[in-house]
Amino acid sequence: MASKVESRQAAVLAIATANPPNIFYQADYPDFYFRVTKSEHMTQLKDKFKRMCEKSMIRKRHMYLTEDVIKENPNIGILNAPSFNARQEIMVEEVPKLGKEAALKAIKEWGQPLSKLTHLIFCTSSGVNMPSADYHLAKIMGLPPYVQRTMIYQQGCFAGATALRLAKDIAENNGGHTRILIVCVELMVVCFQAPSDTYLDLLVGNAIFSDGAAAAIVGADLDTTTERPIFNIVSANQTTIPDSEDGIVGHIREMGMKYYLSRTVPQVIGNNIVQCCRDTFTPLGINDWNSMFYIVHPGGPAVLRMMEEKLGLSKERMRASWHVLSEYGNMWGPSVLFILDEMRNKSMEEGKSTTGEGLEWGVMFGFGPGLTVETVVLRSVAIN
Ligand code: WCA
Repeated sequence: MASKVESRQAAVLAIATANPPNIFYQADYPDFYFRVTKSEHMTQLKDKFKRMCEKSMIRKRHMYLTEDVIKENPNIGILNAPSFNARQEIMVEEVPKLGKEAALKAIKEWGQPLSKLTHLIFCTSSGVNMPSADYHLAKIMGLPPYVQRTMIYQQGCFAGATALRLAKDIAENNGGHTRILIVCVELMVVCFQAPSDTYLDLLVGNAIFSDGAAAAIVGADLDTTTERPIFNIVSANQTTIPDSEDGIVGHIREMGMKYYLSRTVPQVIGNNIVQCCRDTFTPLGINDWNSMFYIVHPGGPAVLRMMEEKLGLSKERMRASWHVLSEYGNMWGPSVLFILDEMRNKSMEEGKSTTGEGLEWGVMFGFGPGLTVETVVLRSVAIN
């Protein structure tokens, strides 16, 4: 009976990532940003932006948006200029394309034919369309028409964890053959804006946001002759922090995504995280927070520092989350899957005993508008 229950539990069977080829080094970004937005005269604001970039703990980011793209679509580089049509045209085309790149790599790792996929979950906050981005991805990948598609639009940064929660439910309740492809893509074409000295949220976003795509395959009842789990998905929960809806806000407007990031976001998350851990892990008999591995949405250095402080974590517990922040920036939804990939890769490279840095239990935290917290409990797998 126990092994039956174990085998019904969903697991992540493959993980992959992709980024646009254009790399922006953070040290050079203030010059690029103020030049392409013709804002060089705002010298004090540029100095402030430089300080934000220096403090961001980001080394490089990848973005589709280059100087050439802005020259072809000049309104994207002008503050508040109507530019949604131009942004949409890019995103409708490029979001499924980048998603396909990550998805094909995940399918290669899984090693099974496309015909064995039964479900697709696609998440993005970068543009909206009908038929939606999941349809376009299925079309360019040549997914079979019986694949059951679910589109998750406009959930912001917590969407990667939401997709895992949904995939777990689908895998465990639809028969052993169920295999779900998750694809999560973001392009900052949606929200890039010229700087403004009266709207500093834009400076924060332009200092930390970036593009990325991640894919994963999830299933239960594995065929152990051909499939191997990477992480077991033990449980998944979403919670909304009361009275915090003004913390992260994004409105679709003619200028693109008009967003607001309150200075209180890291503190509000910090004030709630210990209770969240207690609610989730006390029933499992876990109360030593340093005994677990962590996949934390890299909202910014202030968010990661707050996690370390409130949970009393040692530096190594948050290594994978800091690494993804440093090498890719805050890619919104895909970020947590990048961290999951980084964690199992590094664990293997360093000869750790499990995919979770040698530890058994772990947690993924997705944060975003609401404020919403997604909590996914993971159990690592032994590395032979
Ligand atoms: C500030 C601020 C501030 C510091 N405002 N000035 C949204 C919409 C969508 O549609 C979809 C998705 C999203 C959002 C998705 C998310 O992931 S939200 C994640 C939430 N992240 C944040 O809210 C950013 C958290 N902030 C930070 O990580 C850091 O504060 C920051 C990288 C911005 C700066 O680093 P620091 O805190 O270590 O350094 P400082 O010295 O405290 O701040 C540097 C400068 O930035 C200061 O200005 P100055 O002139 O004194 O040097 C700060 O006042 C300024 N600053 N936060 C406006 N929220």
